[in-house]
Amino acid sequence: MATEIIHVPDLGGAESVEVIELSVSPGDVVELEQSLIVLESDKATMDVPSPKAGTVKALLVKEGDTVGEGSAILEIELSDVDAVPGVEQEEVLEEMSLPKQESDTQELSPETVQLESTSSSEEGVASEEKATPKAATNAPIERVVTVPDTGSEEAVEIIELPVSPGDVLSEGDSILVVETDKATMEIPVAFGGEVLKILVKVGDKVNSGDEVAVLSVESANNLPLNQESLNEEPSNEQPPSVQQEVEASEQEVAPVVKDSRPESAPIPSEVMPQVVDDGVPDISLGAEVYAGPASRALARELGVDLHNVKGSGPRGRILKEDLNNYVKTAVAKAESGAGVGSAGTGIPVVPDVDFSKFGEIETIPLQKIQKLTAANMHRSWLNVPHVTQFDEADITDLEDFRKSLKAEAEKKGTRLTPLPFLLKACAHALVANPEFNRATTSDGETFIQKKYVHIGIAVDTPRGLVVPVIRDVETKGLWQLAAEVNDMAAKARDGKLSSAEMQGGCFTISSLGAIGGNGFTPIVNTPEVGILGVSKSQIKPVWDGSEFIPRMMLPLSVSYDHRVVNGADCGRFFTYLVQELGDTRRLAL
Ligand code: CAO
Repeated sequence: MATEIIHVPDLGGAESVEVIELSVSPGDVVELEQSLIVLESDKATMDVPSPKAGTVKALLVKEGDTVGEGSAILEIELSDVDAVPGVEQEEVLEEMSLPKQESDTQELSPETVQLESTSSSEEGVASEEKATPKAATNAPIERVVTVPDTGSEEAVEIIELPVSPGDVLSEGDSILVVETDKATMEIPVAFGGEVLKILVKVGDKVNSGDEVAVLSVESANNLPLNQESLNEEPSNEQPPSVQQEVEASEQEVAPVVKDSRPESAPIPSEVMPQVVDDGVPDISLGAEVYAGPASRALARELGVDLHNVKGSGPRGRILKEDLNNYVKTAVAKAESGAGVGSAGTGIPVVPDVDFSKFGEIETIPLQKIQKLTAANMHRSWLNVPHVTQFDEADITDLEDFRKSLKAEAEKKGTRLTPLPFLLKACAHALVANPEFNRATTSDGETFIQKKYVHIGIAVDTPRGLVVPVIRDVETKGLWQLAAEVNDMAAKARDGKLSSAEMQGGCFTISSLGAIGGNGFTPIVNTPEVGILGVSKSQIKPVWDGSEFIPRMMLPLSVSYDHRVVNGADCGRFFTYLVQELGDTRRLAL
C-alpha cells in the first residue's frame, strides 16, 4: 500500500510553533480531516487535520518539538481511496482548516483574523463624527467593537464573553471568544475603554463586521486618530476609513488567533482565576479556561463545564484526557452516591489539594466498607434535616442489676453489657412512639409506618463501620439480645455478615460508651428516622431534693429526621427511654 508523509500546512504567518498534543498514535486509523496533532504558537492553538485517510505508520514529531510550515509530521499508509495517484496534498488542503494563505476557506492566520477598531456601519462612523469634537475637550467617546475577519465564510459561535458592562479594558484585552469548527479565537480590542454595553450573548452566531459591544473610550486611547488630530479643532475632513483604521490598529495590536490563556491574553482581573493560599484556583468566579478546539468540542458533546476541569497540559491546558478523567470521576461518584453534593445539588466540588507540597504524605486506598459508609453518610447528611437532642439516664440500678448477672452471663458463655438493655429500652420507646418507626417516601405524600421493631447496632471493625440488625427486639429477652449482639459483633469484625443481616433496620444505636466521650451527634441511618448515640457513663452528683447523691449517669443523644418527627416528639421519646433505663423492672413489661 502507498504511504505518504504528512507535513505541517501553511500556518498563516507563524514561523515556528510547538507541538503540544499528539492526537494519534502509530497504528491508528485516521479519517480525512481528523486531527493529527495540536500546535501552539504564542498566539494560537491549532489542530492539524489529516489531508488523507489511512493508517498512521510512524509519528515523526513528539510533544514539545518546534515545527514550521512543511515540517514532516507523520507517515501514513493511505487507504485505497486516498491512494489514487495524482491527488496532491495541496488540493486537499483547500478543504482543510489550515489551508494555503490564498485559499478562501477557513484561514486561521493572524493576517486574516483582524481587528476592526470601529464599526463599519453608518452608526459607527456617525459616532466617530460626533466624538471628534468631544475628543478635543478630552471627553470620553463611545466606540463600537465589531467582529473582525474570522477567516470563516460562515457565522462563528460566541463561546465565551469574558467581560461585563463596567469592566475597563486595555488595548489587547479579550472581549469575546468565538469558535469555528476548527479553532477557538479570542478577539481582543484595539483600544482600551470602559465596556458600556454588550450587544451579543454566549451562543450567538456572528459574522465579520457584526457589532458586539460599545466602549467608552478616553480620547487619548482613540488609536486610529493620531495624537495631533485629537488636539486640532474639528475639521471638515472625513474620519479615516475603516480600512485605514484597521491598518493602523494592526501595528498597535497584534491580532490574536488563540485559545484563551491567562499568560498571553490579558483578561480583566475580575475574571482571572483567583489563587487562594492552598494554591488551588478559585473557579467560582467564572474563570477563563485554557483548552483547544478539540477539547472544547468534546466538552460540549459531554456537557462538561470546562471551568470545573483541571488541565494537565502545558501551562494548565485542558486536554481531552482531562475531560475523560473528569467524566469518569463524576460518573463513579454519582454511582456510589458520593457525588450527590456536586452532581445533584449544585454544591461546589472540593478541589483536590497537592498536600505533598507541604510535607511527606502517603496515599491510602479506601476499603469498600469505608467507601459505602462515606456514600451513605453523605447521602443522609445532605438529604435529612438533622436535629440532635441530649439527655442523661440514671442507670445506677441497671448497672447494679447487670453486674449481679455477670457470673451467670459467663456461665452462659456470653457478656452482658449495657447494650442489650439499651436495645430493649429503645424497642419499648419505639412501640410507644411509633412516629420514630416510620420511613419517608420519595413523593413526599405518605409515610410508611413499620409494625415491626428491628434495631441496628453500629459496630466498629478494622474495615470500617457496619450496622448489623437485630430483629423483633421488642419480643426478645435480655439474654437472647446479649447473645445476638455478641454474635453479630463477632461476625461483623470477622467480615462474615450477610447483606440480609444488615438490612431492615427501623432505628440504630451507636454506642461509644466503651471508648469515651460525653456526647456526640450521630448521623441518621436514613431511611430510618432516628438514631441513639450512647456515650460513657460516669458517676455524677445528683440532687434528690435534699442532698446530692452519687448516681451512675449515662449521656445519650438522639438525632432525628425533622421531616418526620419534631422536637416535642423527640422529647416524649427521650423521656420514655430515660424512664425505661432508670427502672429496669419496666424492661420486663
Ligand atoms: N459506658 C461505660 N461503659 C460502657 C458503656 C457505656 N456507655 N458501654 C459499654 N461499656 C463497657 C461494657 O460494659 C464493657 O465493660 P465490661 O466488660 O466491664 O462490662 C466494655 O465497655 C466494652 O464493651 P463492648 O464495646 O465490648 O460491648 P458493647 O456491647 O458495649 O458494644 C459494640 C458492642 C459492637 C457496639 C461495640 O464494640 C462497638 O463496636 N462500638 C463502636 C460503635 C461505633 O463505632 N459507633 C460510632 C458510629 S458513628 O461513627
